[in-house]
Amino acid sequence: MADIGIDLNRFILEEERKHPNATGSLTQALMSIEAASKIIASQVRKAGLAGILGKAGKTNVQGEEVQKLDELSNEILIDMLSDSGEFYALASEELDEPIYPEKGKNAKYVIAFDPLDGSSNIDVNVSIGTIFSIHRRIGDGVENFLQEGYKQVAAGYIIYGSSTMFVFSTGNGVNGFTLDPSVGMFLLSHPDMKLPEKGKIYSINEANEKKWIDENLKKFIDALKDEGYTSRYIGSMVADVHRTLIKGGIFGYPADKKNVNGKLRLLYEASPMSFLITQAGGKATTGKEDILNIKPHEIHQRVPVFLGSKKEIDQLLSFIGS
Ligand code: AHM
Ligand code: MG
Repeated sequence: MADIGIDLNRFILEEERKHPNATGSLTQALMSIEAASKIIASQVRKAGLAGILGKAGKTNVQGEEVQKLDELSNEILIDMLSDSGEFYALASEELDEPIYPEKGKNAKYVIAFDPLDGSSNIDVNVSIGTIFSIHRRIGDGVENFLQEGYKQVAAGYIIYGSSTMFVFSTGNGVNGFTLDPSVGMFLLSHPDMKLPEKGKIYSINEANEKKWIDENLKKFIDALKDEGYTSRYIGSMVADVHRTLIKGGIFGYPADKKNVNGKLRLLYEASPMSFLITQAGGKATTGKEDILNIKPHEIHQRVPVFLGSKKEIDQLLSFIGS
């Protein structure tokens, strides 16, 4: 296990050294995300001051209102990741279609990201985050993004919370780094993160209960209540998943009558978070299948999501699984 306090750049370089055939491309790719996330973090910290809060008066591809910090984060990521030359294509929650950067013509990787997830929480100073998912390039077009989640080369998130953290996996466990703002470095604070086998928290928007399509879901939540579970729901997936990764339990966004395929997006929300949770010893399911086994059919596809400790996911499947 790496030493607590090691800087993220050194950690990534040391991981690369373990693979004698590595070209350094993934290292550079991850470092470009890290650099972008530091700039986004500084903008998020200044948001209340800089007058960049509030809505931009536009809607994004999902028909939701886009807020200014979302746009800014999207631009920062597009500029810096394109400029790295390490990505053949970029897909973002904020873009209808992927971008193919000129500098990445010969690059090996593609990336899908949600530049600033939890946007309803920006105005109220609650944790928000960036989520990313990296796959190998397999072709020339959109097929690059339509690969199963288990094929991810790396996935992670940056949470802009009471501190900023960079949590990621390259398929070799999950490590969390905390930004030391005084030196501008992410330092290893949470090595080899593992979910407890069982938690004490369920995290779901219970206000939607009457709209849930599967009535057995309510029975499952009632069973957790009878077992003494408590409820936490922030409404920022990054924050709710971060807590689940540390404390265990279950996070879910099920299908309901309004969102018949669930609300969360497969490529840049469900799949990277499922990769991390699975790498940390937990499980991720739609209720019908393992999220990492889904072959996407479109970039902005939505899926029902349940992630968490083994005990809670197995119990959920005993109620709703088919
Ligand atoms: P966003 O990408 O527009 O921010 O929406 C995704 C967010 C997730 O962070 C969160 O889990 C979910 O929406 C909360 O939705 P709801 O407010 O319906 O509970
Ligand atoms: Mg989002």
